[in-house]
Amino acid sequence: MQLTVVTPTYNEAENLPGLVSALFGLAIEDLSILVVDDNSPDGTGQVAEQLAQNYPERITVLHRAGKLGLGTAYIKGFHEALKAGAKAIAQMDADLSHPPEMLLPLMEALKTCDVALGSRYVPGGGVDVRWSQWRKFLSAFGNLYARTILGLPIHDVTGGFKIWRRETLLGMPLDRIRSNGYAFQIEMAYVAYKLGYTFQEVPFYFADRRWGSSKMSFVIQREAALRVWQIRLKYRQVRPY
Ligand SMILES: Nc1nc2c(ncn2[C@@H]2O[C@H](COP(=O)(O)OP(=O)(O)O)[C@@H](O)[C@H]2O)c(=O)[nH]1
Ligand SMILES: [Mg+2]
Repeated sequence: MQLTVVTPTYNEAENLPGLVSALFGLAIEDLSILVVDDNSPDGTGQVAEQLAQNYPERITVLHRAGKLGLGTAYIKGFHEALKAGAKAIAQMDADLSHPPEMLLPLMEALKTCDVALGSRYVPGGGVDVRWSQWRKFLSAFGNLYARTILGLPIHDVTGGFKIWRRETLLGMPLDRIRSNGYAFQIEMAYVAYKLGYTFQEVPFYFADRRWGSSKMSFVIQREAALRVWQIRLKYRQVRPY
C-alpha cells in the first residue's frame, strides 16, 4: 500500500536525518516522506532538500515562508499527499517522539479501521518517565477533559501520531479545520468521529525529544482547552465532504 508520511518541521535539523533513515529502514514497501518546513531558522529546509537529493522520488519538501503553525502544515501536507495518490497518510512529529517502527502495527491496524491512532493512554502505552508530575497531570487531564466534553471514544485525543486511510481524509472537510497545536489533533479526531469513521488505538511509549525544543506551550494548552467547546459547537452538524 502506498504510504506517505507527512512530517511538519520547525527547527528539526538535528532530528530529520535520523527520522528519514529510520523510516526507510522499515519493511514497508512504497513509503514516501513529505516534509512541510516553515523556513526553520536552523536550516531544516536545506537539510530536507539534501535528503531529498539522496533519496530521489521518495522525499518531497514543501517550504512555507514562516512559522504558520502545525495545523495548516498538516492540512497542506495532506492535500499534497492525496494529490500524489497516497493510499495511506501518516502524520508524525519529526523529533522521534513517535517511534518510526510503530508504523508497522499501525498499518496492520488500519486494515480494520479508518484511522489508526498511536496512543499513550491505553494499556501498554505511556509518556516519558522523565516528565514531571505536573506535565504528566496536564497531559492526562487535557485528554480526559477533551474526551469527556466531546464524547470521543478514544483515549489519546491530543496525540499526533496517526495513519489515515485515503478515503477517510477525502471524506473530511479539511478546509474547515482551523486549529493549531493540540487543538488540531482534537478537531481532526472529533470530525472523523462525527462522520462515523472508526478508530483503533495502538499503544506506544512517547519519549521526549533528545534534540531541539518543544514548540508547544502552556498558552497552546490553554487555547486547546477553550477550543474544545468551540469545536463541539462548530460541528453540531457535519456532513461528509
Ligand atoms: N511546519 C511547522 N512545524 C511545526 C510547527 N510547530 C511545531 N511543528 C512541528 O510539529 C511537530 C510537533 O511539535 P513539538 O514541538 O515536538 O511538540 P510536542 O511534541 O508536543 O512538544 C514537530 O515535528 C515540530 O517541528 C509550525 O508552526 N510549523
Ligand atoms: Mg515533540
